[in-house]
Formats: sequence, structure tokens, C-alpha cells
Amino acid sequence: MTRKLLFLAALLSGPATASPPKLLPLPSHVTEHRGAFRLSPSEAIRVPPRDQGAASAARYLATLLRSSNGLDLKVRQGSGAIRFVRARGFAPEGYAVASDPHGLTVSASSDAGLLYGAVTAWQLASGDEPNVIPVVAIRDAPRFRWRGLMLDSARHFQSPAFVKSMIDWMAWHKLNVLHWHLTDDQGWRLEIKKYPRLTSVAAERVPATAGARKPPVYGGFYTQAEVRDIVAYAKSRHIQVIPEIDMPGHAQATVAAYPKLGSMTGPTPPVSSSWGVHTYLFNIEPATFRFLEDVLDEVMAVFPSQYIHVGGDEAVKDQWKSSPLVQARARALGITDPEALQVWFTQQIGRYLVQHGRRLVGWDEILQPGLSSDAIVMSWRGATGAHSAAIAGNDTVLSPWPTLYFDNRQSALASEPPGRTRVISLEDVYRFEPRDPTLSEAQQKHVLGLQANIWTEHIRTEDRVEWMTLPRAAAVAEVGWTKPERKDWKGFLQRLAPTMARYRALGLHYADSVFAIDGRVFVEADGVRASLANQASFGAIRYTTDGHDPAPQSPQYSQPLKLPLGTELRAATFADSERVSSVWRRKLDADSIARRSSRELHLCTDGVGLLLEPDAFGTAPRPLMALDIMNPCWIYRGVDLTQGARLTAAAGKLPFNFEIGADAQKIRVGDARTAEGELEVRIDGCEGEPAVVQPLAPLPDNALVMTLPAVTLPARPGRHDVCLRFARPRLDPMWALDWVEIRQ
Ligand code: TNX
Repeated sequence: MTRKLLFLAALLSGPATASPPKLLPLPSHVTEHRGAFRLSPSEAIRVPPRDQGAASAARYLATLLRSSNGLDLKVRQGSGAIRFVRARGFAPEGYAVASDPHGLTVSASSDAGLLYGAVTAWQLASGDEPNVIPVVAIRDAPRFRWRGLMLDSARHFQSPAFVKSMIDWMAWHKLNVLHWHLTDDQGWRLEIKKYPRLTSVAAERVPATAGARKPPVYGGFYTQAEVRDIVAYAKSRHIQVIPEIDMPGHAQATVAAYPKLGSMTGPTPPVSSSWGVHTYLFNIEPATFRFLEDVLDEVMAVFPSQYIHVGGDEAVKDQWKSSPLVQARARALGITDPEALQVWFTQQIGRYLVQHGRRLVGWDEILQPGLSSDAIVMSWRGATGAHSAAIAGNDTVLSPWPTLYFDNRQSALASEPPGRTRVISLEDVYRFEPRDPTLSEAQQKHVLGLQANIWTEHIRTEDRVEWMTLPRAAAVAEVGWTKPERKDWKGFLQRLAPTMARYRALGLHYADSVFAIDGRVFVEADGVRASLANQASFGAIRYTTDGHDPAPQSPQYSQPLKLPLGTELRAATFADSERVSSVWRRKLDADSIARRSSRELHLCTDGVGLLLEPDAFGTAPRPLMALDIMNPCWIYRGVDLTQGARLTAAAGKLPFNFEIGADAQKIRVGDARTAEGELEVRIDGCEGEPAVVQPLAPLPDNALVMTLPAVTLPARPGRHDVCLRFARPRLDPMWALDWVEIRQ
């Protein structure tokens, strides 16, 4: 276009123009026109008379606009430039939003549609230019009807206020299922009036510690009043809350409170403070089913959801096999195979739920011959469970490990909180495709949608739950909502920037991992070479060397920087003029370059990689250590040993609180030469005679880590990999490396 034409186009577009809307999840159809509607603080939102659903959606929009734009719009019948209209012909959760220079209209057939229209209207009004709504015509409906998150409140407990805040942001991601994992080996979290010991005993545990001192107990539970409040709150945001009461496995806490329910032949266990697959199972006595039915009665009274989740996962049958009580019952039932016994167990419970007008949901272990056709299978051991369920004619939800397991970290950067060391990036989640092309159209219909699971063994705080969930939940939202042909990773990142601004405005502790600076620094003969990148190769990386934070005018990084030793380098990612990552800072001196945290080292093996902190008491900051619990061993790569080197390490102790059955035999222990064990250092490989063996002293009282005396690495020409591991006297506790410094 010529300059003149451009000028003309600008004139024609009227007084207000607006940039293209950045909506997330991306709607099915968006048509943009010229011009914009300017929202004024005196505007009102108009709703039809006697329409509760419309009034609720309108109030939701007003609440969102208050928090993001500081507007205080009235909701009323009569006049108003923003209108909610009930109309026929929309898909169940579908809606339309149409704006012109004079106002905006949301229309839908259902309450859910009106709510999602409100969310879209909010995103239009809180984009790049607040209160300037572009003229658009949007028609939209979701791809899948199950767009969920699972929150594990059993391993770690979150406050009711946190759960409500989660429901809030879920709604504006157009997510509609909150699967609430309320019971597990480590805690029972729901008040059941008939069985008070479930909360007086089973809701508390003594955390595992590496030392002798017992910290205060850890616990918490939700009262039925709190649950009713949460469920009502979720309903007004069109979110179905589905409770999970796990059975027959993951029952250790319950058995700790009511031993008669158990299948063990030995003593009553405590509420567990370990992670992993436990052996405690409910028994199959009539009294136990009465207990479970009583519990489900109270569960159904507070959760009106169509679905009730009863777990069914990881029920190892050791106790059932060795329990005379269970064996006698099984014989009477004519069931010899313990797996078939779980099928029978699930049938009993499923029948009870159906009698009460509900449908059973279970993890994919429930998918066995004899499973009732109305049960829903949640596929977690990959997607094969979903595949088989759809063929068998059962409805199914995809939540496959590892892609939709949000206990996996989202980058390998040192800024990630505890979790599993496997990296599931935002892009991995975004690229997850639920469609199974080998299924027929009829079978495809059984795939209700997808869900990501936030298992919280290692996610101790609410801030960290937010970090592990956001923005990956935004990717789940778009996979669940947007038609595959409309999906676009780069476009998603563009739309993520304003979404992150909304997270910030609401005080959410989201992860910036996708945009965060991955800085690598190398010492060279004449100074330091620094390379900068971000996970998504997105936006502009800007940097400074003057001790100030980077700004939109700062130089843009394009190739590795040659800098003098001693420089303070700072960098951040920018999308246009907006900074979208935290600021990365590094003093380029010999010390800080020589030191690497365990998270920056390479793990020797890939068994069960975890990022852990000591299960400590008190308020001292806890070190965060990366290790493979099957083989705690680390490699510091490429050390120049021509002149020899000095190695200093810091180590701490972690409890070995993992139930891994026979796999524990595979862990090398008992090879210590002294009471506490030794640090072993090897060059180029982790086998054979160590180059250095350094005996360890006990960790001082109240210390979580200690710096070990420096050792000398012998000279060898060239660069070498340095391998560190600990010889340890026993399985529990385990030594873990916090950091290592290797200097000439
Ligand atoms: C497996 S997924 C589990 C959970 C753990 C999770 C940790 C499933 C049905 N069971 O008990 O928390 O792995 O990643």
C-alpha cells in the first residue's frame, strides 16, 4: 500500500483502532473489522429479565474487568452497551461475541456459553490496549467436552482459598473439570461425619526426616461446609468438581485410622510419609463395603457431579494374596485371580454409584473384562488405555504420563522448583494430540477430552502448584478447546504474553520457563564467552553489562558475547516492548563460573530423577538437589585438568522415603568404608577405582547442607568429565550433592 492509501485506511477506520485480539484458547471463528469500541467506566452490562445464567455470566465479566481494568460496571436490566442475550442454536458450550463501535453483545443458548462469551469479552477488553475492544465477530465452541485438571490435595494440602483461586483461573481458560484427588496413602482430606478418625487420624502425618528430630505433623482437611462452598463457586464458573476417593489401593492413611478395613497381616501402619506404590489395600469384607458406601453417601451429598472417581490405580496385590481373610472371601466368591478380584471390587462400587444416579470414573487399571459400559476410564499409562476403552465402548479421558503429568519440570533451568527431573515443556503439552486416527468415528466419540494431573508429592507449596500448572494449563486449554487445524504454536506464544500479564495482575506465580534465559558461560584465554537462548526461541533477548536490568532499548542478543572477566551480565526476553521473562543475572567471575549446582550437572543415570529438598523443619532455606534416587551420581563435564584442579563440594542428606518394592534391591548401598560414607570422585567414567575418596563427617545439628573440605584432582592433559557419587552405609538417608566448584 502507498503512504496515501495507508493514510486513507487509517481515516476510514474511525477514531479508535485496535490491534488484533489475542484470545486464548483460540476461538473457532474470528472475523476482524475496522474500528473499536471504547469501554467507558460509566458503561453498564445489560441482561435479560429473570435470566439467572445471564446475570451470573455478566457479574463474572464485571468481576474480571474490575480486577484487570479497574472498571466498576453495573449489571442491570434495561440499557447498557454490553449485552448478554439468550439465543437458540448454539452448541452446548458455544457462544458468539459481536462488537461494533457502540457496544458488544454476547449470545449463547446455555449458561456455560454465556460464561465463555463473558471470558472472551474480558480478553478483548484487557488486551494490548485496555478498554479498547476491537470490532469483531466471534463464533466459538469447544472441541472436547472434558477439559480438566487434577489437583492432588492428599500428598500436600492446599487451602480452600487456593482451590477457589484455581477454579477462577481455570474458568477463564475455559477449563471445565476439576478432578480433586482427596485421599491417598499420605492423607485423607475430606470430612466424613460418620467416620471422624478419617480426619482426626488419617489427615495427619509425621514427615520423613533424615535426622532424628521429629518436625511437627503435617496435615489438613476440608470440612463439608468448605467443600459445598467450593463446589458452588465452581458451578457458577461452569466447572464440575469430581472427587476422587481412591480404592482399593492408596489406602494406607485410611487403614491407619481404621485397621479393620485393611488386608494386612502385620501391625497397623502409620499414615505414610513416603512416596511411591504402597502395599496397603482395603479388604473385601461386607463391613468394608458398608464403610465405603457410607463414605460415598457423604461424598455424593456434597459433590453433585455426575461422575465420582474411585481411583483403582497401582493396587499391587501382595496383601490380598497373603491375607487369609481376603483369600477366604475370594474363594467363597469363586474368584481365584487377584486381578479379577479388583474387577469384582470395582463392579460393587460402580453398581452402588449407578443406583444413586452417578457414573464411576477410574484410572485405566479398571479397564478389564467385566467393566461396566457406563464406567469412564482415565488413561494415564500412556494413551493405550483410552484406545482400548474406546474400542470396548467405554467413555474415556486422556491424561497420559508423562506429557500431562505436571509434576515433571518444564525446563532444565535452575529456576524450576522441586519435581521430577524429566522435562515436559510447554510446547510438549501444546503439541499433545488427543485424536487417535486408528479409531472409527463412533469410537472417537468415546474420547471425552483430556486432563493434566498435578501430583503433589514434591509440590509442597501453593505457589509451586501455580508454577507447575501455569502456563501449561493454558496449553491444555487450547488443546481441549481449539480445533487442531487452528492450532499454531508460534501464535499461541504471541497470545501467551497478555495471558501472563493477566496472571501477574492476579498475583499468580506462573512459570516463565518458556521465555526464561538459558545462559551458558565459558572461560576462554582472553575473557568469557556467554551464549543466551530461551526454550521457545521466541521474541528478542536483550542484555546489559552495566548492572541495570534490560529494557526494550537494550541491545538485542544475536550471537555469543565476548566479555571481560568480572562483567555483570543481565538478560531477559521481550515480546515487542514487553518483558516476558524474569531477569537473568550472572557475575562473570571465575568463582561463579566454576560453581555448578546439582541441577546444572548431568545425572549419571536416568532411573527415577527427582529434584528434591530436605524434608526439613524450621524456616532455613532448603537447598534443592537434583538426583536419580536409584543411583545418586553426578557428572561435571569438560574440566580442564592439564594443571590439576581443586574440587569443593557441598552435600546434604535426604530421607529415602520411596516405596519402590523390589527395585530397592537395585540401589547400591553398603559400600561405605567409614560410618557416614564417602564422596568418590572419578575421572572420565563412573566405574572403577576412584581418583579421590573423601570420608564424610556427620551433618552438623540443624544444618541442611555442609561444605566438604577441598580435594585435589590430579593433573591430566586436556578436558575431562568428573563423576561424583557417594558410598553410603545404608539406604536411608541418602547423601545428595548440592553444588560443586572445580577450579584451577
Ligand atoms: C502415579 S497416576 C500415580 C500417582 C503418583 C504419580 C506421580 C496414578 C493413577 N498414580 O499416585 O502421584 O504417579 O507421578
